[in-house]
Amino acid sequence: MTRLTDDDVKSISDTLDELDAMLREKAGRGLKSIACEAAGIPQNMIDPRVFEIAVVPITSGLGVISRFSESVRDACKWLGFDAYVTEGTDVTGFAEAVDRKASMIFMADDYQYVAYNTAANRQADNSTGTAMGYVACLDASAGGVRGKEVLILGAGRVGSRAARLLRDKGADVVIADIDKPKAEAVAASVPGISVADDIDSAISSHDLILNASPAHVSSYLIRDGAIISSPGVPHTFDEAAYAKATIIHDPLVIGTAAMLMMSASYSQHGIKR
Ligand code: 2YJ
Repeated sequence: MTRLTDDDVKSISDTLDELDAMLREKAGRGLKSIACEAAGIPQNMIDPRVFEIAVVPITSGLGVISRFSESVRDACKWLGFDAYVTEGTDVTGFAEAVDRKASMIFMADDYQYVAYNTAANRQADNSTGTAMGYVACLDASAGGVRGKEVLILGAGRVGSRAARLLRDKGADVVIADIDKPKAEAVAASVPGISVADDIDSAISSHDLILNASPAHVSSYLIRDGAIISSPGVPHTFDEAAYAKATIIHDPLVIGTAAMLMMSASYSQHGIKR
């Protein structure tokens, strides 16, 4: 799994309005609407005022990413939730969040990023949130994916979850990975999915792409008018790619917002999961 860098997150807090505007332009819906759609809940079912979110910086493994916790906090606040970063890190920060009766606790190490709903004793994980968020973006931008062919690049945690979600939405899913057996394993576990033989020709023959890989996609392969919903980091699409295609990307917020709504829905009155 690709780890975010200080650079990936440094301007997130200051660009949340821009992200919302980008989504409105490219997907026809704002961040909150995409996040609720992704989590499968109506927007008015979540009352952000009843939640208090603690974000705990985690120093284990490769350590704290500068402004990661603050970016998560600010994204939650932007969505109308009360949120703070704990003073302590790791177990000390977790204990602080519990003492302050946080209703959700967000924390990420190098492998997992979760939103733990304390009342429901359930967590939403970011790979699922990211897959849900970017599938919702692709679906909204394409005017629905039902009956359309969608290429997924990357058969990792996000790509494999996206495969199932897109299939559930009635898309014809083709999956590609440089590690072909990985793509074949996803195809074997999700009925009706096929595996691309050649990645480059798959890219140049698809109008709808969900890019859940860290690989560089060369602009000359991209079709004019393609829609690329792209959680993959690093994000290396160049100007030529942006000129040809509608590309939806942010390094953290779309996945965080979907995960937040999913976690909130576990304890919100009136929603049964
Ligand atoms: O608390 C911190 O600042 C760090 N421990 C954050 C680590 C962030 N984790 C990652 O970047 C992992 N690769 C998981 C991210 C999932 C994003 N979809």
